[in-house]
Amino acid sequence: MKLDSIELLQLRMPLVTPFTTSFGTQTVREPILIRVRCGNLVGWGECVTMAEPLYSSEYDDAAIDVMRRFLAPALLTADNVTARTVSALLEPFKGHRMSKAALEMAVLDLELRTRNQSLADYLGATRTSVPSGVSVGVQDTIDDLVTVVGGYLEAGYARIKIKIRPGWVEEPVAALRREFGSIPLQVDANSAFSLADAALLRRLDDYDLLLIEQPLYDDDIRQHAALQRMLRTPLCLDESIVSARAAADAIALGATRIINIKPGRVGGYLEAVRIHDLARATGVGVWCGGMLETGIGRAANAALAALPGFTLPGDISGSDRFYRQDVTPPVRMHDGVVDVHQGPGLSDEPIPDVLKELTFRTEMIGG
Ligand code: NPG
Repeated sequence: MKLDSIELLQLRMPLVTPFTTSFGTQTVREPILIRVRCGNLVGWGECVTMAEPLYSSEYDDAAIDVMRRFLAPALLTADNVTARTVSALLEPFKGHRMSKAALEMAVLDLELRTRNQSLADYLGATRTSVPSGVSVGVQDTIDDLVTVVGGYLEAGYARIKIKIRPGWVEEPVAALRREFGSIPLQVDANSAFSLADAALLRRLDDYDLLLIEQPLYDDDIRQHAALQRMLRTPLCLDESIVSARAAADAIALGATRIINIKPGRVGGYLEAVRIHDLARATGVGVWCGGMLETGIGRAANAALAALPGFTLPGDISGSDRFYRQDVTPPVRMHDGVVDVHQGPGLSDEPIPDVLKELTFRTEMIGG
């Protein structure tokens, strides 16, 4: 198809509670939504960059700039744009995977709506609901952590992930084991440690964690392999895995036994499926990560997580874990699961009034 226009809409969405990771505290999320048009057909995508380049080198203003100046024009001038051709059309531009993923999402959404097909069906999902895990930020005190985690367990979440950083490692894990016994528990360091911390991280072997996520710097693949040889607990890579090629290297080097798949980080849902297929073929477990998505990305992630190789619960919580008001009808967690969207496209469409209220910046390209 030939696209008529690509519109970028940036929303301001306050978080229900501040979210603290090893790289800082977020109190608001400003997601960039993509609206593509072809005739009277519309497709929606979501860019998962943050305001600052702290998780990776990508950030909101850079995403808007690269989409406006390079990526959107490349799609608008192409004669035949389909979800399968987007990544090849954008390949000449280096990096910017989150922006590329967002555009591919919007084209895929439009295509699936035209065909009246759900993302789950298109990707080959084998489940109609997926276990819902929750990611818990660093808290001020251990008591606060126990209270917050207790609340999520009470609500029915199937797995708890806590953020760790220097000074917040063994004590919080020990407290949760003491308080809640053998709950499914994992930790995420967001690259906050170095190999010199191996002894500290090895202490976590006593707590029967599902995994330790991204302890070292994102390009320390060989060092992750060295660390894995010192630990019983499986290592899981997130930031390091930016493509199926990177995944193949990390698996071959023994740097990861589990992969956190985030479609934004790897350039889109189609590349995410390639990583899933590779991991499945090599006996590596995968789960679907989250980037505080709105209902658009959240529903799409649930469809991806319904593929057979997703063996661990993902960071796919209900909308209300982060937002009082989602831009789509809320994604709900019930009985420890999130239901997979069965309607056409990636998700429910944004609610027009809510979209209008939350949007503070728009940019029309083409059209
Ligand atoms: O449930 O959407 C969610 C959040 C899961 O902890 C989560 N995400 O490092 O995985 C991460 C972290 C993150 C969020 C990283 C936003 C960067 C931006």
